[in-house]
Amino acid sequence: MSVNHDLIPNNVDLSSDKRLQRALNAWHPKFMEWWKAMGPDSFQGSEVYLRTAVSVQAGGWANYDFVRMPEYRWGIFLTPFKEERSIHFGDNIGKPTWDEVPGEFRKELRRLIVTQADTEPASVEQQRMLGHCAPSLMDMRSLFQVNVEEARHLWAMVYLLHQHFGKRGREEAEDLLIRRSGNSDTPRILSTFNDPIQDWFDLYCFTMFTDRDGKFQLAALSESAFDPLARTTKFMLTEEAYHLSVGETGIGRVIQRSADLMRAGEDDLVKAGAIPFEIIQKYINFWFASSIDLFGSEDSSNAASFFAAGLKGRFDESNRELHPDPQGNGSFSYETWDSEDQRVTHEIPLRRAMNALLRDAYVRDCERVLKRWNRILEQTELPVRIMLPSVRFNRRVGVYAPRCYDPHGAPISESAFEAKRDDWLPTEADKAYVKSLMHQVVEPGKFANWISAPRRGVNKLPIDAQYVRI
Ligand code: BYC
Ligand code: FE
Ligand code: FE
Repeated sequence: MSVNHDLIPNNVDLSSDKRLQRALNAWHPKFMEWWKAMGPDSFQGSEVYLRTAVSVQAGGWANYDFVRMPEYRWGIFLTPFKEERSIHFGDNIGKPTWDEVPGEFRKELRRLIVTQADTEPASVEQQRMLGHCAPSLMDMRSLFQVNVEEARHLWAMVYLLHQHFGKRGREEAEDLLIRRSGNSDTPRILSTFNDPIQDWFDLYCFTMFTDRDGKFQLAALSESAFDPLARTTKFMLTEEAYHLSVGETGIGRVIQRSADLMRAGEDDLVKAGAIPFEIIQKYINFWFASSIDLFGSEDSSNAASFFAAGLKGRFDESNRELHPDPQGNGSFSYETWDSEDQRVTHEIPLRRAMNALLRDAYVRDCERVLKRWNRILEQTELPVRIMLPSVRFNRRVGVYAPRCYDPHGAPISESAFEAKRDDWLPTEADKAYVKSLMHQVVEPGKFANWISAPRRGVNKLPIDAQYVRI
Protein backbone atom coordinates (compact mmCIF):
# COMPACT_ATOMS: atom_id res chain seq x y z
CA MET A 1 0.00 0.00 0.00
CA SER A 2 1.54 3.30 -0.96
CA VAL A 3 0.84 6.72 0.45
CA ASN A 4 -1.25 9.15 -1.53
CA HIS A 5 1.23 12.01 -1.58
CA ASP A 6 -1.42 14.53 -2.54
CA LEU A 7 -2.87 13.96 0.91
CA ILE A 8 0.35 14.99 2.65
CA PRO A 9 0.37 18.77 2.85
CA ASN A 10 3.95 19.88 2.35
CA ASN A 11 6.28 22.52 1.02
CA VAL A 12 9.18 20.15 0.32
CA ASP A 13 8.15 19.25 -3.24
CA LEU A 14 7.15 15.76 -2.21
CA SER A 15 5.22 15.06 -5.42
CA SER A 16 8.40 15.15 -7.52
CA ASP A 17 10.86 13.66 -5.01
CA LYS A 18 10.90 9.92 -5.80
CA ARG A 19 13.53 9.07 -3.21
CA LEU A 20 11.61 10.71 -0.39
CA GLN A 21 8.38 9.11 -1.62
CA ARG A 22 9.97 5.66 -1.46
CA ALA A 23 11.21 6.22 2.08
CA LEU A 24 7.83 7.53 3.23
CA ASN A 25 5.97 4.69 1.48
CA ALA A 26 7.91 2.23 3.58
CA TRP A 27 7.50 4.17 6.82
CA HIS A 28 3.90 5.30 6.54
CA PRO A 29 2.15 1.92 7.11
CA LYS A 30 4.34 1.39 10.18
CA PHE A 31 3.40 4.81 11.46
CA MET A 32 -0.30 4.00 11.01
CA GLU A 33 0.14 0.72 12.86
CA TRP A 34 1.87 2.60 15.65
CA TRP A 35 -0.88 5.24 15.74
CA LYS A 36 -3.59 2.60 15.99
CA ALA A 37 -1.78 0.71 18.73
CA MET A 38 -0.30 3.61 20.70
CA GLY A 39 -2.34 6.69 19.74
CA PRO A 40 -5.47 7.72 21.65
CA ASP A 41 -7.25 4.59 22.91
CA SER A 42 -10.71 4.40 21.24
CA PHE A 43 -12.16 7.57 19.61
CA GLN A 44 -10.42 6.71 16.34
CA GLY A 45 -13.78 6.74 14.58
CA SER A 46 -14.91 9.96 16.28
CA GLU A 47 -15.00 13.21 14.38
CA VAL A 48 -12.85 15.76 16.17
CA TYR A 49 -12.76 19.50 15.55
CA LEU A 50 -9.07 19.76 14.65
CA ARG A 51 -6.79 22.26 13.10
CA THR A 52 -4.51 21.05 10.35
CA ALA A 53 -1.49 22.81 8.90
CA VAL A 54 -1.95 22.95 5.12
CA SER A 55 0.59 25.62 4.20
CA VAL A 56 3.22 27.87 5.75
CA GLN A 57 1.43 31.06 4.75
CA ALA A 58 -0.20 33.16 7.46
CA GLY A 59 -3.31 31.31 8.55
CA GLY A 60 -2.36 28.25 6.50
CA TRP A 61 -1.20 26.37 9.56
CA ALA A 62 -4.56 26.61 11.32
CA ASN A 63 -7.34 25.11 9.17
CA TYR A 64 -10.21 23.86 11.32
CA ASP A 65 -12.58 21.05 10.44
CA PHE A 66 -14.10 17.85 11.79
CA VAL A 67 -11.65 15.03 11.12
CA ARG A 68 -11.28 11.41 12.17
CA MET A 69 -7.83 11.12 13.68
CA PRO A 70 -6.53 8.29 11.46
CA GLU A 71 -7.40 10.52 8.49
CA TYR A 72 -5.51 13.52 9.89
CA ARG A 73 -3.22 15.04 7.26
CA TRP A 74 0.17 15.01 8.91
CA GLY A 75 2.14 17.48 6.86
CA ILE A 76 5.79 18.32 6.27
CA PHE A 77 6.65 21.99 6.51
CA LEU A 78 9.77 24.13 6.57
CA THR A 79 9.45 27.78 7.45
CA PRO A 80 10.76 29.79 4.49
CA PHE A 81 13.30 32.26 5.83
CA LYS A 82 13.34 35.61 4.09
CA GLU A 83 17.04 36.15 3.79
CA GLU A 84 20.03 33.92 3.03
CA ARG A 85 21.37 32.73 6.32
CA SER A 86 24.92 32.52 7.50
CA ILE A 87 26.14 30.91 10.69
CA HIS A 88 25.65 33.46 13.45
CA PHE A 89 27.25 31.91 16.54
CA GLY A 90 30.04 29.60 17.65
CA ASP A 91 33.31 28.98 15.82
CA ASN A 92 32.10 29.33 12.22
CA ILE A 93 30.44 32.73 12.27
CA GLY A 94 29.87 34.23 8.81
CA LYS A 95 30.18 30.98 6.86
CA PRO A 96 27.09 29.95 4.88
CA THR A 97 24.60 27.68 6.64
CA TRP A 98 24.38 24.06 5.44
CA ASP A 99 21.67 22.61 3.20
CA GLU A 100 23.18 19.16 3.64
CA VAL A 101 24.69 17.54 6.70
CA PRO A 102 28.46 18.10 6.92
CA GLY A 103 30.28 14.79 7.33
CA GLU A 104 32.04 15.83 10.52
CA PHE A 105 28.78 16.60 12.35
CA ARG A 106 26.71 13.76 10.99
CA LYS A 107 26.63 11.78 14.20
CA GLU A 108 25.86 14.74 16.46
CA LEU A 109 23.10 16.06 14.23
CA ARG A 110 21.54 12.65 13.90
CA ARG A 111 21.55 12.27 17.67
CA LEU A 112 19.98 15.66 18.25
CA ILE A 113 17.27 14.98 15.68
CA VAL A 114 16.57 11.46 16.95
CA THR A 115 16.39 12.71 20.54
CA GLN A 116 13.98 15.46 19.57
CA ALA A 117 11.94 13.05 17.41
CA ASP A 118 11.70 10.43 20.14
CA THR A 119 9.85 12.76 22.52
CA GLU A 120 6.99 13.32 20.08
CA PRO A 121 5.55 9.78 19.83
CA ALA A 122 6.51 9.21 23.48
CA SER A 123 4.13 11.94 24.63
CA VAL A 124 1.29 10.47 22.56
CA GLU A 125 1.90 7.10 24.22
CA GLN A 126 1.94 8.67 27.67
CA GLN A 127 -1.42 10.35 27.06
CA ARG A 128 -3.25 7.59 25.26
CA MET A 129 -5.77 6.63 27.94
CA LEU A 130 -6.88 10.13 28.91
CA GLY A 131 -9.74 10.46 26.42
CA HIS A 132 -11.73 8.06 28.59
CA CYS A 133 -11.84 10.46 31.52
CA ALA A 134 -11.82 13.88 29.83
CA PRO A 135 -13.42 16.59 32.01
CA SER A 136 -15.27 18.01 28.98
CA LEU A 137 -15.60 17.66 25.23
CA MET A 138 -13.51 20.78 24.81
CA ASP A 139 -10.70 19.31 26.87
CA MET A 140 -10.96 16.04 24.99
CA ARG A 141 -10.53 17.98 21.76
CA SER A 142 -7.48 19.76 23.17
CA LEU A 143 -5.91 16.43 24.05
CA PHE A 144 -6.46 15.02 20.57
CA GLN A 145 -5.22 18.25 18.97
CA VAL A 146 -2.00 18.02 20.92
CA ASN A 147 -1.69 14.31 20.06
CA VAL A 148 -2.06 14.73 16.29
CA GLU A 149 0.36 17.66 16.32
CA GLU A 150 2.97 15.72 18.28
CA ALA A 151 2.56 13.03 15.64
CA ARG A 152 3.12 15.70 13.00
CA HIS A 153 6.30 16.72 14.81
CA LEU A 154 7.38 13.11 14.49
CA TRP A 155 6.77 13.36 10.74
CA ALA A 156 8.80 16.56 10.61
CA MET A 157 11.81 14.85 12.20
CA VAL A 158 11.35 11.69 10.13
CA TYR A 159 11.44 13.87 7.04
CA LEU A 160 14.87 15.14 8.10
CA LEU A 161 16.10 11.60 8.79
CA HIS A 162 14.82 10.31 5.43
CA GLN A 163 16.02 13.26 3.42
CA HIS A 164 19.45 13.81 4.93
CA PHE A 165 20.70 10.70 6.71
CA GLY A 166 20.46 7.89 4.15
CA LYS A 167 20.02 4.29 5.24
CA ARG A 168 20.94 5.00 8.85
CA GLY A 169 18.31 7.73 8.94
CA ARG A 170 15.65 5.32 7.66
CA GLU A 171 16.61 2.84 10.36
CA GLU A 172 16.37 5.52 13.02
CA ALA A 173 12.94 6.50 11.68
CA GLU A 174 11.77 2.91 12.17
CA ASP A 175 13.22 2.68 15.65
CA LEU A 176 11.16 5.74 16.62
CA LEU A 177 8.09 3.54 16.20
CA ILE A 178 9.55 0.66 18.18
CA ARG A 179 10.65 2.30 21.43
CA ARG A 180 7.82 2.66 23.96
CA SER A 181 7.30 5.12 26.78
CA GLY A 182 7.87 3.44 30.13
CA ASN A 183 8.89 0.09 28.65
CA SER A 184 11.88 -1.30 30.57
CA ASP A 185 13.34 -3.09 27.53
CA THR A 186 12.80 -0.40 24.90
CA PRO A 187 12.25 2.86 26.78
CA ARG A 188 12.05 6.31 25.22
CA ILE A 189 15.37 8.16 25.26
CA LEU A 190 14.78 11.00 27.72
CA SER A 191 13.75 10.57 31.34
CA THR A 192 10.45 12.49 31.56
CA PHE A 193 9.07 10.71 28.51
CA ASN A 194 8.99 7.50 30.50
CA ASP A 195 7.12 9.04 33.45
CA PRO A 196 3.46 7.98 33.44
CA ILE A 197 0.70 10.55 32.78
CA GLN A 198 -2.17 9.03 34.71
CA ASP A 199 -4.71 11.77 35.13
CA TRP A 200 -5.68 15.11 33.64
CA PHE A 201 -3.80 17.12 36.20
CA ASP A 202 -0.66 15.26 35.13
CA LEU A 203 -1.55 16.18 31.55
CA TYR A 204 -1.88 19.88 32.34
CA CYS A 205 1.43 19.82 34.24
CA PHE A 206 3.07 17.98 31.35
CA THR A 207 1.82 20.42 28.71
CA MET A 208 2.77 23.34 30.96
CA PHE A 209 6.26 22.16 31.95
CA THR A 210 7.38 19.44 29.53
CA ASP A 211 6.01 20.92 26.32
CA ARG A 212 7.69 24.13 27.45
CA ASP A 213 11.02 22.32 27.40
CA GLY A 214 10.01 21.57 23.82
CA LYS A 215 9.54 25.27 23.16
CA PHE A 216 13.04 26.08 24.38
CA GLN A 217 14.78 23.12 22.75
CA LEU A 218 13.04 23.82 19.43
CA ALA A 219 13.98 27.49 19.67
CA ALA A 220 17.63 26.56 20.28
CA LEU A 221 17.53 24.17 17.29
CA SER A 222 15.84 26.80 15.12
CA GLU A 223 19.12 28.76 15.33
CA SER A 224 21.00 25.81 13.83
CA ALA A 225 23.53 26.10 11.03
CA PHE A 226 21.88 23.01 9.53
CA ASP A 227 19.26 24.98 7.66
CA PRO A 228 16.60 22.24 7.19
CA LEU A 229 16.63 21.64 10.95
CA ALA A 230 16.32 25.36 11.68
CA ARG A 231 13.36 25.73 9.33
CA THR A 232 11.54 22.59 10.50
CA THR A 233 11.80 23.43 14.19
CA LYS A 234 10.79 27.03 13.52
CA PHE A 235 7.54 25.79 12.04
CA MET A 236 6.96 23.36 14.92
CA LEU A 237 7.07 26.29 17.32
CA THR A 238 3.87 27.73 15.82
CA GLU A 239 2.02 24.63 17.03
CA GLU A 240 3.78 24.48 20.38
CA ALA A 241 2.15 27.68 21.63
CA TYR A 242 -1.21 25.96 21.77
CA HIS A 243 0.16 22.99 23.73
CA LEU A 244 1.54 25.39 26.31
CA SER A 245 -1.77 27.20 26.59
CA VAL A 246 -3.53 23.88 27.28
CA GLY A 247 -1.19 23.45 30.24
CA GLU A 248 -1.28 27.01 31.55
CA THR A 249 -5.05 27.40 31.30
CA GLY A 250 -5.69 23.84 32.51
CA ILE A 251 -3.79 24.39 35.75
CA GLY A 252 -5.26 27.90 35.98
CA ARG A 253 -8.79 26.47 35.75
CA VAL A 254 -8.06 23.92 38.47
CA ILE A 255 -6.70 26.68 40.72
CA GLN A 256 -9.73 28.82 39.91
CA ARG A 257 -12.16 26.03 40.78
CA SER A 258 -10.49 25.15 44.08
CA ALA A 259 -10.24 28.84 45.00
CA ASP A 260 -13.90 29.50 44.11
CA LEU A 261 -15.02 26.60 46.27
CA MET A 262 -12.98 27.80 49.22
CA ARG A 263 -14.27 31.30 48.87
CA ALA A 264 -17.79 29.90 48.83
CA GLY A 265 -17.09 28.49 52.27
CA GLU A 266 -15.77 24.99 51.55
CA ASP A 267 -12.89 24.33 53.89
CA ASP A 268 -12.40 20.71 52.81
CA LEU A 269 -11.66 20.55 49.10
CA VAL A 270 -11.56 16.76 49.17
CA LYS A 271 -15.08 16.64 50.51
CA ALA A 272 -16.03 19.11 47.79
CA GLY A 273 -14.53 16.85 45.11
CA ALA A 274 -11.87 19.35 44.01
CA ILE A 275 -8.08 19.31 44.09
CA PRO A 276 -6.51 20.70 47.30
CA PHE A 277 -3.73 23.27 46.92
CA GLU A 278 -1.17 20.99 48.60
CA ILE A 279 -1.73 18.39 45.88
CA ILE A 280 -1.58 21.03 43.15
CA GLN A 281 1.78 22.17 44.55
CA LYS A 282 3.13 18.62 44.77
CA TYR A 283 2.26 17.85 41.15
CA ILE A 284 3.94 21.07 40.07
CA ASN A 285 7.04 20.17 42.11
CA PHE A 286 7.25 16.80 40.42
CA TRP A 287 6.73 17.89 36.81
CA PHE A 288 8.89 20.99 37.06
CA ALA A 289 11.85 19.01 38.42
CA SER A 290 11.36 16.24 35.88
CA SER A 291 11.19 18.75 33.02
CA ILE A 292 14.27 20.62 34.25
CA ASP A 293 16.17 17.34 33.86
CA LEU A 294 15.41 17.51 30.13
CA PHE A 295 17.93 20.31 29.71
CA GLY A 296 20.73 17.81 30.42
CA SER A 297 23.58 18.61 32.74
CA GLU A 298 24.29 22.23 33.64
CA ASP A 299 27.93 21.49 32.87
CA SER A 300 28.05 19.74 29.51
CA SER A 301 30.85 19.24 27.02
CA ASN A 302 28.24 18.01 24.53
CA ALA A 303 26.45 21.35 24.79
CA ALA A 304 29.76 23.19 24.33
CA SER A 305 30.53 21.31 21.13
CA PHE A 306 27.00 21.72 19.77
CA PHE A 307 27.36 25.46 20.27
CA ALA A 308 30.89 25.67 18.88
CA ALA A 309 29.85 23.81 15.72
CA GLY A 310 26.72 25.92 15.29
CA LEU A 311 24.36 22.97 15.69
CA LYS A 312 22.36 24.44 18.56
CA GLY A 313 22.21 28.04 19.75
CA ARG A 314 20.93 29.80 22.85
CA PHE A 315 17.32 30.89 23.26
CA ASP A 316 16.79 33.91 20.97
CA GLU A 317 20.41 33.61 19.82
CA SER A 318 19.97 36.20 17.08
CA ASN A 319 19.12 38.86 19.65
CA ARG A 320 22.48 40.57 20.13
CA GLU A 321 21.21 42.80 22.90
CA LEU A 322 20.46 39.66 24.87
CA HIS A 323 23.60 37.81 23.73
CA PRO A 324 26.19 40.46 22.79
CA ASP A 325 28.94 37.89 22.26
CA PRO A 326 28.09 35.48 19.41
CA GLN A 327 31.10 33.33 20.28
CA GLY A 328 29.80 32.58 23.73
CA ASN A 329 33.02 33.42 25.53
CA GLY A 330 33.05 34.09 29.25
CA SER A 331 32.17 31.99 32.21
CA PHE A 332 29.23 30.74 34.24
CA SER A 333 29.18 29.98 37.92
CA TYR A 334 26.95 27.84 40.06
CA GLU A 335 27.01 26.34 43.52
CA THR A 336 26.59 22.83 44.78
CA TRP A 337 26.96 21.39 48.28
CA ASP A 338 29.23 18.46 48.95
CA SER A 339 28.47 15.48 51.16
CA GLU A 340 29.74 17.40 54.21
CA ASP A 341 27.26 20.21 53.40
CA GLN A 342 30.12 22.49 52.35
CA ARG A 343 29.25 24.99 49.65
CA VAL A 344 31.33 24.58 46.49
CA THR A 345 31.46 27.31 43.87
CA HIS A 346 32.09 26.15 40.31
CA GLU A 347 33.18 28.39 37.51
CA ILE A 348 32.98 26.87 34.05
CA PRO A 349 33.41 28.24 30.51
CA LEU A 350 30.11 29.69 29.28
CA ARG A 351 29.97 27.28 26.35
CA ARG A 352 29.86 24.33 28.73
CA ALA A 353 26.91 26.01 30.47
CA MET A 354 24.65 26.26 27.41
CA ASN A 355 22.14 23.81 28.93
CA ALA A 356 22.04 25.89 32.12
CA LEU A 357 21.46 29.10 30.14
CA LEU A 358 18.58 27.52 28.22
CA ARG A 359 17.17 26.22 31.50
CA ASP A 360 17.36 29.70 33.05
CA ALA A 361 15.40 31.17 30.13
CA TYR A 362 12.86 28.37 30.64
CA VAL A 363 12.55 29.08 34.36
CA ARG A 364 11.91 32.77 33.67
CA ASP A 365 9.14 31.77 31.26
CA CYS A 366 7.60 29.49 33.91
CA GLU A 367 7.78 32.28 36.50
CA ARG A 368 5.68 34.52 34.29
CA VAL A 369 2.95 31.88 34.25
CA LEU A 370 3.19 31.38 38.03
CA LYS A 371 2.49 35.09 38.47
CA ARG A 372 -0.67 34.75 36.38
CA TRP A 373 -1.87 31.79 38.48
CA ASN A 374 -1.15 33.63 41.69
CA ARG A 375 -3.12 36.59 40.41
CA ILE A 376 -6.17 34.27 40.34
CA LEU A 377 -5.51 33.54 44.01
CA GLU A 378 -4.99 37.21 44.84
CA GLN A 379 -8.31 38.03 43.22
CA THR A 380 -10.09 35.43 45.32
CA GLU A 381 -8.34 36.89 48.40
CA LEU A 382 -7.07 33.55 49.61
CA PRO A 383 -3.71 33.58 51.40
CA VAL A 384 -2.41 30.50 49.54
CA ARG A 385 0.15 30.89 46.69
CA ILE A 386 1.71 28.47 44.21
CA MET A 387 5.50 28.44 43.89
CA LEU A 388 8.12 26.92 41.65
CA PRO A 389 10.61 24.73 43.48
CA SER A 390 14.32 25.45 43.22
CA VAL A 391 16.07 23.99 40.16
CA ARG A 392 18.11 21.96 42.66
CA PHE A 393 15.06 20.09 43.98
CA ASN A 394 14.54 16.39 43.15
CA ARG A 395 16.93 16.16 40.22
CA ARG A 396 17.86 12.93 38.46
CA VAL A 397 20.18 14.53 35.90
CA GLY A 398 22.91 17.15 36.18
CA VAL A 399 25.11 18.74 38.84
CA TYR A 400 22.46 18.67 41.58
CA ALA A 401 21.55 15.02 41.08
CA PRO A 402 24.22 13.51 43.37
CA ARG A 403 22.59 14.75 46.58
CA CYS A 404 19.32 16.02 48.03
CA TYR A 405 18.03 19.59 48.18
CA ASP A 406 14.72 20.84 49.57
CA PRO A 407 12.21 22.78 47.43
CA HIS A 408 13.94 26.03 48.43
CA GLY A 409 17.26 24.66 47.22
CA ALA A 410 18.82 24.12 50.65
CA PRO A 411 20.99 21.00 50.95
CA ILE A 412 19.48 18.28 53.14
CA SER A 413 20.37 14.71 53.96
CA GLU A 414 18.78 11.84 52.13
CA SER A 415 16.97 10.72 55.28
CA ALA A 416 15.60 14.22 55.85
CA PHE A 417 14.44 14.28 52.24
CA GLU A 418 12.75 10.91 52.61
CA ALA A 419 11.04 12.07 55.80
CA LYS A 420 9.58 15.03 53.90
CA ARG A 421 9.00 13.33 50.55
CA ASP A 422 5.25 12.96 51.06
CA ASP A 423 4.91 16.69 51.78
CA TRP A 424 6.75 17.66 48.62
CA LEU A 425 5.86 15.10 45.97
CA PRO A 426 2.58 13.38 45.06
CA THR A 427 1.98 10.27 47.19
CA GLU A 428 0.19 7.17 46.00
CA ALA A 429 -2.82 8.37 48.00
CA ASP A 430 -2.72 11.81 46.31
CA LYS A 431 -2.60 10.17 42.89
CA ALA A 432 -5.39 7.76 43.78
CA TYR A 433 -7.49 10.70 44.99
CA VAL A 434 -6.95 12.72 41.80
CA LYS A 435 -7.66 9.62 39.77
CA SER A 436 -10.93 9.13 41.67
CA LEU A 437 -12.07 12.53 40.35
CA MET A 438 -11.53 11.56 36.74
CA HIS A 439 -14.93 10.89 35.18
CA GLN A 440 -15.69 11.47 31.55
CA VAL A 441 -18.02 14.42 30.89
CA VAL A 442 -19.39 14.47 27.34
CA GLU A 443 -22.38 16.77 27.50
CA PRO A 444 -21.46 19.88 25.45
CA GLY A 445 -20.76 22.88 27.68
CA LYS A 446 -20.51 20.79 30.89
CA PHE A 447 -17.30 20.45 32.91
CA ALA A 448 -16.18 18.06 35.63
CA ASN A 449 -16.62 19.36 39.16
CA TRP A 450 -12.88 19.75 39.86
CA ILE A 451 -12.17 22.25 37.07
CA SER A 452 -13.72 25.55 36.05
CA ALA A 453 -14.94 26.27 32.52
CA PRO A 454 -12.47 27.91 30.18
CA ARG A 455 -12.98 31.57 29.27
CA ARG A 456 -13.55 30.95 25.59
CA GLY A 457 -14.04 28.21 23.04
CA VAL A 458 -11.81 27.14 20.18
CA ASN A 459 -11.53 29.17 16.97
CA LYS A 460 -14.43 31.44 17.98
CA LEU A 461 -16.78 28.48 18.53
CA PRO A 462 -18.82 28.68 21.75
CA ILE A 463 -17.77 26.69 24.81
CA ASP A 464 -20.75 24.36 24.42
CA ALA A 465 -20.01 23.33 20.83
CA GLN A 466 -19.92 19.61 20.04
CA TYR A 467 -16.10 19.52 19.75
CA VAL A 468 -15.97 15.75 19.48
CA ARG A 469 -18.68 13.68 17.80
CA ILE A 470 -17.97 10.50 19.70
N1 BYC B 1 17.21 11.81 30.26
O1 BYC B 1 25.89 16.53 28.54
P1 BYC B 1 24.56 16.02 28.97
C1 BYC B 1 9.62 18.10 23.29
C2 BYC B 1 22.00 12.11 28.47
S1 BYC B 1 10.78 18.22 24.57
C3 BYC B 1 17.98 10.85 29.74
O2 BYC B 1 24.11 16.23 30.34
P2 BYC B 1 23.49 17.08 26.58
C4 BYC B 1 8.30 17.62 23.62
C5 BYC B 1 22.54 12.76 27.22
O3 BYC B 1 21.79 12.42 26.07
C6 BYC B 1 12.30 18.70 23.78
N2 BYC B 1 19.24 11.07 29.30
O4 BYC B 1 23.40 16.50 28.03
C7 BYC B 1 7.70 17.94 24.84
C8 BYC B 1 23.96 12.28 27.20
O5 BYC B 1 24.00 10.98 26.66
P3 BYC B 1 25.34 10.44 25.94
C9 BYC B 1 13.15 17.54 23.32
C10 BYC B 1 19.72 12.32 29.39
O6 BYC B 1 23.91 16.05 25.63
C11 BYC B 1 6.44 17.45 25.14
C12 BYC B 1 24.32 12.18 28.66
O7 BYC B 1 23.08 12.10 29.37
N3 BYC B 1 14.24 18.00 22.52
O8 BYC B 1 9.93 18.41 22.19
O9 BYC B 1 24.18 18.38 26.61
C13 BYC B 1 5.75 16.69 24.22
C14 BYC B 1 25.09 13.39 29.15
O10 BYC B 1 24.46 14.51 28.60
C15 BYC B 1 18.96 13.37 29.91
C16 BYC B 1 15.54 17.94 22.86
O11 BYC B 1 15.89 17.44 23.90
C17 BYC B 1 17.65 13.08 30.36
N4 BYC B 1 16.85 14.01 30.88
O12 BYC B 1 21.93 17.45 26.37
C18 BYC B 1 6.35 16.38 23.00
C19 BYC B 1 16.52 18.55 21.90
N5 BYC B 1 19.70 14.51 29.88
O13 BYC B 1 25.63 11.40 24.82
C20 BYC B 1 7.60 16.84 22.70
C21 BYC B 1 17.57 17.60 21.45
C22 BYC B 1 20.88 14.16 29.35
O14 BYC B 1 26.40 10.45 26.98
N6 BYC B 1 18.40 17.07 22.52
N7 BYC B 1 20.90 12.87 29.03
O15 BYC B 1 24.93 9.07 25.48
C23 BYC B 1 19.40 17.76 23.09
O16 BYC B 1 19.63 18.90 22.78
C24 BYC B 1 20.26 17.05 24.10
O17 BYC B 1 20.27 15.71 23.75
C25 BYC B 1 19.79 17.19 25.57
C26 BYC B 1 20.90 16.60 26.46
C27 BYC B 1 19.50 18.63 25.90
C28 BYC B 1 18.54 16.37 25.84
FE1 FE C 1 6.20 18.43 19.76
FE1 FE D 1 4.08 19.97 22.16
